[in-house]
Amino acid sequence: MSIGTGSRNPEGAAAFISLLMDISADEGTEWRNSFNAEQLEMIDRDKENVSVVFDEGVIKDRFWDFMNVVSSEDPISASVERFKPVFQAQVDRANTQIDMSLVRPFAGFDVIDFDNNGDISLFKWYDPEKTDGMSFEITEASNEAISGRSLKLSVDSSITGEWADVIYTDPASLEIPGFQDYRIAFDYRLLQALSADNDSYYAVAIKGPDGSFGYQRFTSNGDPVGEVLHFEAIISVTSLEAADIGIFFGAHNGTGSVIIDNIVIERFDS
Ligand SMILES: [Ca+2]
Repeated sequence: MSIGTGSRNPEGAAAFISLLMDISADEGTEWRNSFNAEQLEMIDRDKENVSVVFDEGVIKDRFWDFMNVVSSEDPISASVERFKPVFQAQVDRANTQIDMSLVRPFAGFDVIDFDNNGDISLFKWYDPEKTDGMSFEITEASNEAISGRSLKLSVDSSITGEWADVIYTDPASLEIPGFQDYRIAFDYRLLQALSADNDSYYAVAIKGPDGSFGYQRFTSNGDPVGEVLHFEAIISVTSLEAADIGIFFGAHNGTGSVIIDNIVIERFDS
């Protein structure tokens, strides 16, 4: 009676309605003395058949409009007729299939190469309150840059402490909608071994104030210094609500610089 077209759990809805009706039937009976026989018949029919629809359903807003008429007009058949089209319209609207999808598509983004596409202005501090011991800049130096201009990221763990959360892409410039998989790829070059510590590494993630996804190291101790290397990962953004997230770069327990270039982000469909 109040289970909408396309309900994903009609049996559960029916059980819930039945439960509500049992609760409704437990009310006292003194109130009945103020109604005549026809009104009581109408009210009883309502309680058996439509009260749950009124109380918990799509036409809740009109419940008291209707009940005031039922309890004050005599005869009530005319007023019932008057409300019929109003309620029918609301039931019809509730039964209309609507698109419940809240996943926004990823608009796509060109390869961030710091030459023709993407600039350092695409990045911002991950935490503007915590930047001591970190820096990011564009480098064109021939012994540093990978191709043309590149991003240079430096950390000093004697100042940053264990974790250096450095930068991420500005969500206002590169929106990464939630609840989809992304392929992240980029070239990088270590300018120094990050440290002799086994647990020193640079890390990448899709990360923002409200969520962190796919956090993983892209360098490890012993990686060759000075060579251009490639990293690639599939990162699932598993929250629909994740807001203000971007491609994040940081480091753990290390001092040194890394060059990053040719960053690709694209939707990954397995
Ligand atoms: Ca470049």
